[in-house]
This record gives sequence, structure tokens and C-alpha cells, in this order.
Amino acid sequence: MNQSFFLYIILQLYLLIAPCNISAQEDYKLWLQYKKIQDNKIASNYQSKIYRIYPLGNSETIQAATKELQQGISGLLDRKIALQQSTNTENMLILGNKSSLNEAILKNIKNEFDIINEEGYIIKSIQLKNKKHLLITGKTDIGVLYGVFNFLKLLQTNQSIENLAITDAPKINVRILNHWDNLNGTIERGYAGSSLWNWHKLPEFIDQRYIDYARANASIGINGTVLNNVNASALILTPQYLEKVEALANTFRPYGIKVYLTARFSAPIEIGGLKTADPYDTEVINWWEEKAKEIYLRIPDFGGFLVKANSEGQPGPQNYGRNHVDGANMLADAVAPFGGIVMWRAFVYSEHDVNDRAKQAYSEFVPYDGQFKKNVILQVKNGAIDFQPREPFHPMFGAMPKTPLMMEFQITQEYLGFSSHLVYLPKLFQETLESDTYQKGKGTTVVKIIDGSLNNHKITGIAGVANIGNDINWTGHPFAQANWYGFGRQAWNPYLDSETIAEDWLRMTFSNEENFIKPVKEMMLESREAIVNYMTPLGLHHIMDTGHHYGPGPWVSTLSRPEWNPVYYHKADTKGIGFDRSKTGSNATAQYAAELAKIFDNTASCPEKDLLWFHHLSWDYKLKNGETLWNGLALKYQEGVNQVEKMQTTWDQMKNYLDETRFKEVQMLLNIQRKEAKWWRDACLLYFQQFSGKELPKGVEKPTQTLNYFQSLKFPFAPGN
Ligand code: GCW
Repeated sequence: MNQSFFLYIILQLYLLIAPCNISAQEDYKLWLQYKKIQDNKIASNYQSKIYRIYPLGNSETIQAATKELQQGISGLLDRKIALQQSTNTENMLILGNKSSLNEAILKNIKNEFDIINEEGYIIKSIQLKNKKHLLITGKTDIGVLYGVFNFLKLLQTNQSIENLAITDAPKINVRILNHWDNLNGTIERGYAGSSLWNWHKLPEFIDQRYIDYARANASIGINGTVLNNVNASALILTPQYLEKVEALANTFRPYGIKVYLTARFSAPIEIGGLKTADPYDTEVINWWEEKAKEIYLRIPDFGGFLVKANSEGQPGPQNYGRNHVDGANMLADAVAPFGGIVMWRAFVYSEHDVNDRAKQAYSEFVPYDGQFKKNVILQVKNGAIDFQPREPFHPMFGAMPKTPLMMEFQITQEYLGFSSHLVYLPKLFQETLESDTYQKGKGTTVVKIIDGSLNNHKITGIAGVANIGNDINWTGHPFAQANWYGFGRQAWNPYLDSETIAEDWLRMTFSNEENFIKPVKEMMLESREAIVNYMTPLGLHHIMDTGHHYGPGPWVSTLSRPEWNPVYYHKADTKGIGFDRSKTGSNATAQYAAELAKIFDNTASCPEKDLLWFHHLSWDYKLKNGETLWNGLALKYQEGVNQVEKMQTTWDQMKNYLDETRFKEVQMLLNIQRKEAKWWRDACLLYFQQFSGKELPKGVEKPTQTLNYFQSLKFPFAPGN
């Protein structure tokens, strides 16, 4: 074989292997792609303004920030960038916290340090001896790190770096991921592979993935992580596991990420050998105090505990005739000496309570307003049932002014198509955050409750149930990365528009081409309404199949807990459909402010998107567009399918803007999404049609199968269950 032919073969082999390796890396790199900037004008403009990097200080955080700058700039500008400890040359990129800045640099700063908090940052164009430089600073090294990621975001999204004067700071203190990860490596409601935490190899083996996890979270300002499931195993609190937790805490610390753990309320019995876990029992109190000391000895900046108590069978203070205040305050006292907090979940409901499930958490917690210790914050789901494709905001947000309340969103898509459906969740999060509670008149939105501004609470927080696993793309679906990313951006600034976030993410992850961004951003923004339409339109909710929650199950009616049965929620009968939560029904509307109750109570003023959440209406009820309820419902289901098909048409035209691997991944996943949207439409309409007795209206496709077929489907190994 002659040499040139041999080289040709080698080249072909490389090209065959290289793309999938590169794309696998691209999938892995999330929004920190740092790909070479294609626009030469923009690239050369950046080149002319960034000569070298001048780090001030050498803490682990400053080292991480410097390394990120080098990695980012060398990727984006396709050139190595050196460090230099001087400003004799123009266009130095100077990074350091306030205490590291000399007088000459400080002269360039006016009041910026007064308007940022400990995690805030400043990015500013400055002059030193008539030479221009760029300064990235903050009160702390973490602030500098956040400034570095946001400076790199400017380059990644091709924004100007002329005359920069940026100051920014997080509006919420605790910005945290709840990992429902089990110690056996499975993830409850996880659809992206196994748990990242390799408990077997920790503490010695620190996977690069832990560092990349920390980088990704720091890049969006997430500063906390709860490593384990809220359906907790007490074992996490044993020395054997705390040693492993400590290793992760050490890995995350330079990136400003604190570790928290879920505390199983019965741990004093299960791993402490006590006879009780009664929060009034002195031995139990001492046990938790000792446990806290043990943890803080290992992890001085341990964040605290997240607790699911007396909910879905989890142990709690009520097992001992005590209440949530007793339980939370006992744990709060244990961690208080170390600055720790207790996040106590309000996700409670009981199979023995005949009241509307949507009312139970409010009824149980509102009477305790103001009774929790000051280092307790209640973690409340966005809606009163359970992370449905759409829920009115949880009434607790408007009803407990004396208690810090933090939001719990679900980033993993338990009720939103797992990791097969493209659903841009920051749109859902924004809808809840912007909801008006009327707590102190019009305009007292949920966001003002959770950022502490309305009731002047010191501790503020927002949690997202993580969608992360050890899949190469971290989240199972390339676009599910946008949900992790978007949650982080909204946690930092809950007033941020989800459209702005989508655009940033697209530019950083895929391309700055306008012909790509515009249509794909619209696709993302529409995807949230699409899934509501093809799963639970007009306020329907909780009609998924049992256990795994994969696919429709509106017919399910035989489960032991009535409030686990979909029929409990849609209440379809020959007269109509929907759950009457108005004053003529369960009166759940009374848990909202009077102004809102009035709006929800009245079908004429109730938003149609929440209609069947609050009302049971006749199949012939006239919707605002003149359609009967039956026709309107059927047309909504069809609209959802049409919206997915439109998403496919959009995506099919994007082939040339990104790598083939991710392009094909999304195409295949959209095929699943369309198939499953039809499945939801057909199964639900065939089932409800038994009650309405009406034909499908014009425009709605005939079902693909019979109702019996859909009811026969079983998925014993559906993921995440
Ligand atoms: O949505 C439900 C899930 C459970 C979860 C529970 C909770 C961790 O089906 O898997 O348990 O909510 O939020 O505690």
C-alpha cells in the first residue's frame, strides 16, 4: 500500500471516529462549550481587548476562576492566553476580590461595592496610567468567580465588551438543587441515568464529573446542593457516609457550593439505637446536637438539613404526637450554633383526610405562621398538588407572612414527559413567580415572597429537584440542560424573563446564528403550553398512570389512597368534568386572598387555563371562544399534537447550525414526543368520550388505537420509579 493511500485510510478512520467523540464531548460540555467564535470581526475585536490575565490572590477559587478564564478565552478566541502579574501592558484582564485591589485600581470604582452583596460581582473597563484594562471583582472570591462566568457569557453570546460597567448580585440567598438520589445509585424520578455520586469510590476517588458539576452550577450561581433523596436513608448520617460527603463538600467549596443533606426524622432510632425520635425527648435532642457537631467538624460550612416529614409515609414528629414546629425547631436548634438552616418541606397530605388534597398543606401549616425558629425556612412546591404541567400557585405563598417560604420547583420532568419531551420549564417557573398573591394588595407576587422583599425575611431560598444523572449529556435530553440552566438563572434573578434565558442558553450551547436562535427560541417558549395541551388542558391535572407516572391513566380509580386516583381529580361524569374547588365545592379558593378567591370562584372570571382545576362544568359549557367544553377540550388536545409537529418542522430546518449527533438526538426525541402526545390525546379523549357521549369535533384526528388498548399498556420498568 503506497504511503498516500495509507494516510487517506487513516484520515477516513479519524473522521469516522472523531465526530461522535467530539459531539459526545459537546453534549457533555453543556453551555460551557467555549467553541471558537465564527464571526472574525467579533473575534478580532475581543482579541484586541484581551491581552493577558492578571489574577490577584491565589485561593482555590481564584485559581478556578483563572483556569476558567484561560479555558474559555483560549477556546473562544482560539489562542492560548498567558498570565502576567503586571499592568504595564494594556488590556489586562484583572481579577481579584476587593481586598486584593490597590489604590490605583480602586480609584476606578465608585459606589459599586455598596450595591452588591457578598456574592455579587463587578465587571468594569478601567484605566491605569492611561492604559485600558478590564476588571472583574467582588467582595469575595466567589463573587469574582461569578463575575468570570458572566464575563465569559458576554463573549459566548457575542456581546460588546466596550466600556463595561456591570454590577450584579443574587436576589435569593439559598439557590439549591435537591437531588432525589438514593445511596444505591438510583434516582427517584430521575431520567438521565444513575446518580453522579459514586458512593462506593468516595472519598478517595474524585471524579472529574464532580468538578464539572461544580463549574456548571457556579456558572449559573447555584450555591447549594442536597446530595440525597428526601425519601431519606438515615445511613447518609453515619460516619462511613459523612466521610464521603466531606470529600464532595471539599470539591464543591472552591465553586461556592455548600452541601446539605436530607435528615430522616427517625435516624436516632435507625442509626442511633434510641427507642424514640420524639423531638421532646432529651436523648433525641442530644443525639441531633451531637450529629450536627460531628457533621460540622468535617464540613464547617455544611448548609443544613432538608426534611420530608409525615408525608407519603416518611417518619416525622406527628408519629410522636408532636407537630411540624416541634420537629423543625429541634433540628434548627441543633444546627443553629454552626449557622446551619433547616428547610422543612410543606408537601404534606394524608389518605385519612377527606378534605380536598389541594387544601391540606395550607390547613396544616398556616396555623404555625411565625412559630418556626429563625433558621427554619419552609420549602413549598409551586402548586398545591404535585408538580403538574400547570397548577395555580400554592396558596401558602400568600398566607404566611411571618415565616420564610422558599420555592420548590421540579426540574426533572416526572409529570412532563421524562427526558423524552422537550419542555422549556423556565416558562412554567416564571408563570408561578409572577402570580399575584394579593397578600398586601395587588402586585404582591410570589417572587416578592420568596426573595424576602415583601415580608423582610433574612433567609430566602429557591430549590429545584435536579434532572441530572450520569448520562453523557447530564440531563437525558439536550434541551433539558436548558431547564437546569434556566433554573439557576432564575434562582439568581427570579425577575428574569425566560425568553432572555433561552436566548443566552442557545447562544452558549449551540450557535449565535440569528436564523437558528429565533425559531428555536420560539419552539422552546411554545413547548411549555404544548405539553399542557396534549396532557392536561384547561386545568385538568393528575391524570397520569400510576407509580411511574409515565403516560396517561385518567381511568385509574382503584388505588387504596383516593387522592392517588386520577378520577379523584377530573371527576368526569355524564354531566361534565373538573374538580369544584369553588365555594360551592371544596372551597379551596377560600385559601387565596379574597380578591383572588372571587376571580377563581366565578367561571366567567376564572382564567380558562385553570378552569377545571376550580370547577366541575357541563360538557356543553360555553368557553370564551364559543366552543362547548367537550369540543374545546378535544381541540386543545389536538392543538398540543399540532404544536409538537410544528416543533419538529422547526428543528428539521436546523441541521446546518449544529453537530450531527445532537441534531439527530433531538430529532429522534421529538419523534417520541409526537408519538406520546398522540397517545395522551387519544387515551384521554376516548376515556372522557364515554362520559360526554359526543363525537370528536372537526379538526381532531381519529384515535390511533382503542381505549382498551391504551388501558392495557403496562410499563413495569419505566425509569425513575
Ligand atoms: O411527586 C411526588 C413523587 C415522589 C416524591 C414526592 C415528594 C421524593 O412522585 O417520588 O418523593 O413527590 O416530593 O416528596
